Amino acid sequence: MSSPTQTLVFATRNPHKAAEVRALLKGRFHILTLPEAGINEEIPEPFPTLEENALAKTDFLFQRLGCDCFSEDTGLEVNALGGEPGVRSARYAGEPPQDAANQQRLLERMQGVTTREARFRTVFSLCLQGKSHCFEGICEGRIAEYPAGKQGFGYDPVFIPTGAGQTFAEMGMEAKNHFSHRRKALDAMLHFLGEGI
Ligand code: ITT
Repeated sequence: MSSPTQTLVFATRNPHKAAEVRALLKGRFHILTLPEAGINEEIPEPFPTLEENALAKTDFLFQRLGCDCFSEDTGLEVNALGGEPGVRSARYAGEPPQDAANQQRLLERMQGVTTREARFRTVFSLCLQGKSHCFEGICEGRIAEYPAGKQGFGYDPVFIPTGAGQTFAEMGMEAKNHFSHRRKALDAMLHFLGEGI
């Protein structure tokens, strides 16, 4: 069993991701985000798969800090768009990445499309003493007709998980964590660490 105070650096600058993960961990690990760990430069995510990008982030961080760490890369895969935006989700509407513009581009591409199945896919990379391990989490759902809800981030206002009657942005973090890709990948990582939730 890990000590409750074991520190893991989470290679993210996204405070929403960090809040979701911390809520699920309930204090069992001490999590530091990139800014909190003093890493100010952007870590490149140039690869065509979520797994390669997640691994690149933990490799970078281990080389810089030499500590145990994890990262994740997430994509929204829409069936009617052949799996787009997928690994390009953050920059779907171009640079700089903007949530509202990404949502708008997605809804424009989906105008008049009746087949709205989609999924969030997340790959976590956990780096322990320099050795990396990957874990995947998938949340099936569909793309809403219009944005709804103010909570969450990214594509949350336009994604309705299967089994819910509202978007991630309408339901709030606790309910999102019940359904989410991120929670499922984190469950797998914690199971590996012997910390099943
Ligand atoms: P880091 O790379 O710093 O972790 P990011 O926001 O850039 O943060 P990703 O590259 O993994 O994270 O995200 C790809 C896109 O998918 C980006 O537009 C996110 O806002 C969005 N996204 C990721 N997870 C999401 C979630 O749980 N709900 C809604 N959108 C999400």
